[in-house]
Amino acid sequence: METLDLASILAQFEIAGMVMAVKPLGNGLINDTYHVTTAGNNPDYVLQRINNAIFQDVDLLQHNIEVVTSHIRHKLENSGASDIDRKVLRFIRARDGKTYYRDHDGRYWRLMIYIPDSYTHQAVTPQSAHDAGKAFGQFEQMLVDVPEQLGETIPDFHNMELRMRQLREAVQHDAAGRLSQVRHIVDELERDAYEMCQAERLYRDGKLPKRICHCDTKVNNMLFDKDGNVLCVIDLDTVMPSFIFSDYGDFLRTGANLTAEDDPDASHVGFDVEIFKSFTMGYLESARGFLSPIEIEHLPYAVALFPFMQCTRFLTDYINGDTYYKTQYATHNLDRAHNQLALYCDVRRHDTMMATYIQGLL
Ligand code: GN1
Ligand code: MG
Repeated sequence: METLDLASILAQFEIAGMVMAVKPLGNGLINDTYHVTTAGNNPDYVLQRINNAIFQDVDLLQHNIEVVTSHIRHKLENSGASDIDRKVLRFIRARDGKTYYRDHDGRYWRLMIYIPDSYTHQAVTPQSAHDAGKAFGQFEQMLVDVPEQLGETIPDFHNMELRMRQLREAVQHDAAGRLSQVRHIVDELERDAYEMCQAERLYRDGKLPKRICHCDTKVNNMLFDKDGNVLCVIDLDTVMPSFIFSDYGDFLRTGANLTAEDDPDASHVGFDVEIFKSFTMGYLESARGFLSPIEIEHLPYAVALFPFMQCTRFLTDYINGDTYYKTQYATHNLDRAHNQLALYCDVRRHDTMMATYIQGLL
């Protein structure tokens, strides 16, 4: 975007200090994010364009985020925590009092304070995986008593039955003429689809609850300080009611993959057992108090579910002609799908180990 455009958008928010620079930030696949540098001792900011093609109900989305961040802030205050502004995001209201600004072209923007000396990582160590597990468990734990009903910002976001239906529709339409190339992947997914849809069946039978979850716990949605300590979770658009499998499984999908989710060489992909163990230990330390036996028993299923679901989603988008995820080259989504399938297969080789390890922690 033109700098001038961004400046006029920033002018809609109450900003302290003179804006010196606006530069793209991060590598999210959905929103556009900018780092806003200001002069002197004033805070820097993060400006984001909300992708309202994907998040169609921006009011609901921003309401969720507001409820969740203020609930967490209160909890931190009441517990006497220090450095609270580094542990939860703070949003700046637009001049009209709203938590976002809609510009003349119908684009939606929001602004938050940039947390100084914070870093995102694409990979974790056993220690930072442990701390991340604990942090996501705490995040869910703090939200068990959210005073308001939150909506689903993307309805049925992690519903595997829906993701299979979307794949089957894509296959039927074959909009980009790519199906013949990927038939074998579709067949592999179909083979395990029923098993991977068990969460929805448990939910319908009243055996599995939905709780407020983050729903996009990939490693790079977490901020660390310079020493590698977890500060807070970011990217809150998908905070919504879901199965806890979302947070537990999606972190391991990126954190315990030996390579990046879009590494085109699937032979680099592998399930990192050390990371699995340390993350699980941290997660259960903070989450076991509120998890039900059914939830705990299905944690190994969650580890398999997320690469399986992500493969389904990348493949669906590839077949549809890349309409959802940002891509850098023609087979980007296909490479991602291969990568996630390889991870899924490797995770399944560890089913028994995972169950035994979790049992041992209890
Ligand atoms: C998207 O916004 P970002 O890049 O953190 C996606 C996640 C996927 C992820 C795959 C709203 O997350 O569900 O797991 O890409 N978010 C949405 O990298 O679809
Ligand atoms: Mg992100």
